[in-house]
This record gives sequence, C-alpha cells and structure tokens, in this order.
Amino acid sequence: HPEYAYLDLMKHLLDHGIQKGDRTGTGTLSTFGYQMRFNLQEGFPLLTTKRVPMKLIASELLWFLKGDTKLRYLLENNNHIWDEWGFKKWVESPDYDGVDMTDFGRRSLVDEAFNEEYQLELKHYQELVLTDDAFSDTYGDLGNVYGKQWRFWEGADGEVYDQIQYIIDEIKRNPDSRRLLCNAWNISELHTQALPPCHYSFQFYVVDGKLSCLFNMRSNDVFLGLPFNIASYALLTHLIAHECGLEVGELVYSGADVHLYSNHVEQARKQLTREPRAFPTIRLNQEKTSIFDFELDDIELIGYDPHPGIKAPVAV
Ligand code: DHF
Ligand code: TMP
Repeated sequence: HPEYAYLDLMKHLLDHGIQKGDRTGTGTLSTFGYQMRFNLQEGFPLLTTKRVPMKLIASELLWFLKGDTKLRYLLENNNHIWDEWGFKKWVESPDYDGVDMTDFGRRSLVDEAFNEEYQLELKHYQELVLTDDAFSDTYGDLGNVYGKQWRFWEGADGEVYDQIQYIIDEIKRNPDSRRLLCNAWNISELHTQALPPCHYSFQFYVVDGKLSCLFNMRSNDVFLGLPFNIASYALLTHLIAHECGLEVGELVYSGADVHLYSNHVEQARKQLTREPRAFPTIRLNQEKTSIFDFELDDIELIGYDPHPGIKAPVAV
C-alpha cells in the first residue's frame, strides 16, 4: 500500500531518529534528508491510518492561491491551523496589554490555570481578527508568507511576479521546460513572516501527458505537518493538471530536517499498529477552468474511510 511510504518514515524515526533539540524546546527524533514518492494515479494520498481533515488542507491551499496572508479567510472557513502564529505576533507586540503569554504553547500543556487564560485570550484574538478590520490588517496578518511569495513576489526591480501564473502559462507553452518552479524562500522578507516557509519550493515536470510535482521541505513535523503537506501538494498538482489539460503523474517529497516531536511518539506508535485502507480519489468541478476560480465546494473527496483521528499538541 502506498501509505507505507509515510508509515516507514515514521518507523524509521522511532527506530533510528537522532535525539535533537529544537527552537520550540520540545525535543525531536530527527533525520536529515529523506525522499518519498506517491503515484497520484493510485489514488489521492490522504492518510487513512488516522483521519486527516481534507477541508482544512483545501481551504489553506485556496488561501495560498489567492495570495492571501491574513488569518481572516481561514477563520471564516473554520480553519485554525495557523492561529497560534498570528496570536504569537499579537501577544509579543507592544499593543498587547493582557496576561503575559510568553511561551504559551508549552505552558498551556502543563499549567491548567494558565491554559484557561490562554484559551480566553485566543478566543478574543480570533474575534478581533474576524470583526476589526484595522486589527486584522496589523495583527491578523502572518506577514509575507506563502500566498504573497507565490502570487506577488516583489522583485528588486520593483516588478511584482506571479509565480503560479508563470508556471501554468509555461506548462501550456513549453511543457518540456525545466524551469517550472516556484520559490517561497525570499531572504529579504523572512523577517516579516510569522514562520519562515517550511515547504519553500516546488517544481513541476511533464511527460507523457502527465504532470508530476516535487516539493522541498527544510523542516518537517512528521506527525502533524507532513500529512497536510503531502495532501496539499497532491491537490495543487491535480488543480494545475486540470487547468493545463493533463493527467496527474507522481508526487515527490524531499525533506531536510525531518522530525518526530517527542510528545508525538505515543501517537506515532499507535498509528503504526493500524492497517492502511484504500486511498480516496478526488473530483474537481469540470465547469471551472482557472484554478484561481476554485472554491471549497469545487473539490470533492470520494471514498475516504479512515481510522479515527489521533490528537497531538502542536509545537509553537
Ligand atoms: N508548527 C509545527 N510545530 N508543526 C506543524 O506541522 C506546523 N504546521 C503549520 C504551522 N506551524 C507548525 C501549518 N500547518 C496542524 C496541521 C497543519 C498545520 C498546522 C497545524 C494541526 O494541528 N493539525 C491537527 C488538527 C487540526 C485541527 O483539526 O484544527 C491534526 O490532528 O492534524
Ligand atoms: P522551525 O521554523 O523551527 O523549523 O519550526 C517549524 C515547525 O513547523 C517544524 O516542526 C516543521 C513544521 N511545519 C511542517 O511540518 N509543515 C508545515 O507546512 C509548516 C508550515 C510547518
């Protein structure tokens, strides 16, 4: 089953991962340099050994494709995967005068009284982002993250570049191109970003009428982030293939610091006891041609029958 590409990586980290400290203070089992391949003709690579919320993956990708970097769109779609990083910008700013939220990610896990204050403060933050335009513009914006770089890269020449449109035009014009590439790692703008890009570049490849994609990750949380990342790039490949009149080919993953957080080890062991089931398939609204017109309802997942979800804390 193709899901073993992922499960074998998880097992590899449990058996051979190197204990390594990290920015968040959580601790990881890590390896450096790892590749996986998924044949997208064999089904849509959404893990079945735990439930992975496809709606959140789709709304995050559509948010990137809009060129949006503000949390509001995600919150309007009940997507909270980026909340902590916007919240962090807010509570570390001079305008914040509530309870001290230093190190809220780790403290909320070990201090129940603090966790209650944190949950209240986070709820308040979400409300402000949703209702207060000025607040949303300043503290509800993650900075020049993926969407900005993908669609509106600002060149040193003062021009604004749409890397996704370039790729689509170039695939149609010159499918043999070896320059079908998007780069999110913009050194001069890293300081604006709530989190520097983890998946920092990707490239397409066309052969025999099939579109393949390779994506690079500098740092990867194997339990929480990776299932999202695989499905997100699989969906992006389907969308671009759809617009360019191609079939889907392979999805190739290339990771650098690939890690399992120490507080995800029990969850990983549990997941490894489960048998993978058939991958689902994906159906895109054939009436839409431009990928920039796609909305959530235009993406349909068929035949997804996963094992139950497994909860794990995210390291901030
Ligand atoms: N930081 C870390 N430490 N790991 C990440 O994977 C990560 N990913 C980010 C931002 N920062 C990160 C963006 N993507 C979840 C999944 C992806 C993601 C952020 C968070 C997550 O928590 N997933 C949970 C449930 C999400 C929910 O239902 O709201 C999961 O069980 O998959
Ligand atoms: P870092 O900036 O110190 O590397 O921390 C980022 C963490 O977030 C790291 O554990 C990798 C994880 N991550 C993913 O795995 N996938 C993602 O898409 C994102 C945004 C982050």
